[in-house]
Amino acid sequence: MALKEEIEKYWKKVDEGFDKIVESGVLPVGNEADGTLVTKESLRTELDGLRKGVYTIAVCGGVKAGKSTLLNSLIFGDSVLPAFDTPMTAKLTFIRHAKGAPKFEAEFYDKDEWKQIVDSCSDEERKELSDRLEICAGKGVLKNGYICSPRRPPIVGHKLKEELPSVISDPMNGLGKYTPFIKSVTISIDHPALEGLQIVDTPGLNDSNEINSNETAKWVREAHAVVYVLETRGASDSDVEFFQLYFPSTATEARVFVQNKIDSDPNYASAKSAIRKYGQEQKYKDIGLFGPQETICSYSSLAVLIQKKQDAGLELTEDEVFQIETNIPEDFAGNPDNLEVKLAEKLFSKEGSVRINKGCGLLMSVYRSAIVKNEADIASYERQISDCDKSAGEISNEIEKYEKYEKKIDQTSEDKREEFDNYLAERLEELQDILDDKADQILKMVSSEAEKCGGSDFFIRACVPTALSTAKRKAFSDVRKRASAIRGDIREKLKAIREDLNDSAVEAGIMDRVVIRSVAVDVRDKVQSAIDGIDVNGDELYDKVPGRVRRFFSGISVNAVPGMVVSLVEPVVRENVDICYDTLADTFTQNFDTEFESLIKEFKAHCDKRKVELAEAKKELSKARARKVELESGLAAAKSQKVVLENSEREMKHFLGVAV
Ligand SMILES: Nc1nc2c(ncn2[C@@H]2O[C@H](COP(=O)(O)OP(=O)(O)OP(=O)(O)O)[C@@H](O)[C@H]2O)c(=O)[nH]1
Ligand SMILES: [Mg+2]
Repeated sequence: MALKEEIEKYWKKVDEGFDKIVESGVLPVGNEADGTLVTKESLRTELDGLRKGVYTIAVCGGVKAGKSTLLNSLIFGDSVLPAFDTPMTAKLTFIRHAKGAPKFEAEFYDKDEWKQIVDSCSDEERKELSDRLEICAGKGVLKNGYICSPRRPPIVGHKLKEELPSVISDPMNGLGKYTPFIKSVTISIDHPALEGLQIVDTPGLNDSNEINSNETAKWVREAHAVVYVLETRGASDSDVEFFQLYFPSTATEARVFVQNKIDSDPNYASAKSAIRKYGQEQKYKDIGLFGPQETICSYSSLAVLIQKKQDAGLELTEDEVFQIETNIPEDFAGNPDNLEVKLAEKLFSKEGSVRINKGCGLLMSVYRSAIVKNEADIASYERQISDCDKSAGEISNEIEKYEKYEKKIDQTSEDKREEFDNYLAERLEELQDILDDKADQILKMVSSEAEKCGGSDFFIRACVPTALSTAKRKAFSDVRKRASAIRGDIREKLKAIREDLNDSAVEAGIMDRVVIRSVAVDVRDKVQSAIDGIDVNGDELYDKVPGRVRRFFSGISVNAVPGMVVSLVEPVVRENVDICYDTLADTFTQNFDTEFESLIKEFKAHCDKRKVELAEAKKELSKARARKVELESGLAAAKSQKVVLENSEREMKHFLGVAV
């Protein structure tokens, strides 16, 4: 079968592959490398471009790797593209074939693109840009005259070597004049090797100018083949990042690595073998790079360029003269791997297969992107399910903790009631004992006063009431102190009960920390008035005495008088002490009871509030469970989607097979 027919057959296959992808519903999908959306339409356009468009080779590599010098050495044989040891090619530069005199066209940014560039600049970059604009303005090139909407027509020039620097070189280096405003430059030359071919010299992906790096990404994806320029010492981190992002969709057949500047390493043989061993490293194995099929050419762009210029009798630049005088030996083999031949063999002579391979790569990259997205979906489902489990687990724990405690709530209240009642009773008993004691003391004093009176009615009348009052004052100031101490004790007890209730509430998960407050009922005044209310008025008391005393005095010995006075006074004193006790006991019981009840009430209110909260939490829990079910079915779908995608990827690979 003729090659042409075979190629046609493969393109038919690619088209069928495209139809399969469309039918599978995998489109649209975010492109794995740069996040742009690949749609049915965009993929079709890309495939058509690959098949029928100008055969495009992108020259990529890190800043200053020597891309421009490489093109000068390969295509121009002269220093046409500006090269310098500071970044120079800040633009996309296209090199195409055209009959007639050489020509370049420099396209300006329009207003929107300019805004995008300025917006994406850091403060420092903005400062650098404005320094450059100042230099341009000094040369009469003002921004407003060149950044227009619609776009200003391109600058066209014919003297490449003389005029190109004005649109490509950095103004900082003296020659650039329009450069900051230029989006891309297209150079057309009548060179037989360029027929049907376009070369794109890219500014690199690490360009801070957003449009430049986006354009580089676009051209790497759309170019049929890539020439990647590396420094002699090998790949840097940013090179590896580039490989990881862009080379999975580039077939080995469609790329050539150039290990440039070999003249700069005196022992380049070891550098050369080091780079050829990359294929054994896992990070390269993972992305299918530097395997046995990889083409790596060691090269010295500068040495070859100087040689060509000398052969053609062209004048060398100062830098080139310096290089041959100091660095490059006379018989240095700058092109040991015969780069042109390798390029011709690998990229040009198999143009048909490179195009098809690239088309296949694009189809395959659709599945890769879908699989990467699907893996991200699976990870996200798994994360969400674990979050769901975690929060459902937390809610269940809370509920369980409370439910276990709920039964204990009434019991706790009852236990505390009993504890408090017992304590109160004990303390009131103590009070009772104190009061009884005091009554005894009063009576003792009365008795001793009566004794002192020696049975005289007159003296008894004069002394007993005073004695009673003094005794009462002394005894009851003591009672007041003791009652107030008991009041303090009961208050402490209530505090302890409050702490217990708090602990129980915390234990039941009702709250995180102690919040039940005691309701302070101040009983001090009430105790005081209860004591003051005890009426043991001596005068009044004595009024009850005379008739009987007189009767006694007629026949009873004087010694019996004090006993009689006491027996007359005692019931009155005891009755009053009882009244005092009742008043105090009532006051304590009533007021502290109120306080106790309010604690219990608050405790129960917290329990009830928690109950309501947990009822809400239960609803949340069932929602979380329902959400989990949803997520699990999402996860299951994503997992089976993964199987489908991986199968489709495999089938597609098998279907497309190996290109011509
Ligand atoms: N010694 C030596 N120097 C080289 C070689 N190739 C390029 N250079 C020097 O490296 C510097 C950068 O070269 P360029 O061709 O401007 O590199 P580039 O990759 O186009 O740089 P940008 O476009 O600015 O990213 C210049 O000073 C070149 O003279 C080479 O083979 N050997
Ligand atoms: Mg360059």
